[in-house]
Amino acid sequence: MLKGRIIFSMDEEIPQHVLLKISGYFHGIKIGYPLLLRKGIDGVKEILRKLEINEIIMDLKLADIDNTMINIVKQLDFANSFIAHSFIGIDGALGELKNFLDNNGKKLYLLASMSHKGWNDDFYPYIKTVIKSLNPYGIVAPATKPNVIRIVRDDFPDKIIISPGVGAQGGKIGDALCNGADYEIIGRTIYTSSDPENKVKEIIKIQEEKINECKKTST
Ligand code: FNU
Repeated sequence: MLKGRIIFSMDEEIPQHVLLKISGYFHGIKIGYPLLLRKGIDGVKEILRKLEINEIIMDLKLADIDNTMINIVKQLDFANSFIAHSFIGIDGALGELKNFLDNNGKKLYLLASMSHKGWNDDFYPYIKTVIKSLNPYGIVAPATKPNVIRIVRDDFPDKIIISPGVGAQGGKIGDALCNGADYEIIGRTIYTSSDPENKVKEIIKIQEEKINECKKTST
């Protein structure tokens, strides 16, 4: 099955037969508080059990002291990757979390910016120093601000960038990819669709067209 550059943001439960049908198109699935609170850890594990998916990302936007964050991630052993806020800093927080994840074969994504209007990108210079010294596996940067993705890509040419804000929040499918993201995080556009499988196929087609288009214009 052709995989899209999609990380499916599953904040709502969708029927298992639909999920089984569409999950093959995704690079990964991202789980956040809404589904975790609704289904509990065992419920989420059960939902994921039958899926063949490369990456399960927990999006709890960790932002606490080291001991608390490590306590949280220890309970979520089904996930490969965790998203944390950068602004909490390294000593006594992200540094220890990163060591724990490294020692347990898990990946860390740090937020460079957020997709909503009220996020203040004036803090990016500080966030950049945290990301530089921590060297996480990947970075979250918003599809609603392609200029920010370009800056993050220039600053971190080798990092995986994943990008939320596509569709429901106004970002156009494929634009984040053209500006340096590796994957687009997409939720509501898929799970509120009356035909999720066709919607996913449509998204993959648009992503491919956009990538080809921007390759042409950059040569
Ligand atoms: P959809 N998300 C986001 N913006 O939207 N992790 C960010 O800057 C960010 C995120 C998450 O809008 C959001 O919580 F860092 O339905 C939701 O789970 O496509 C998903 O990305 C976007 O979902």
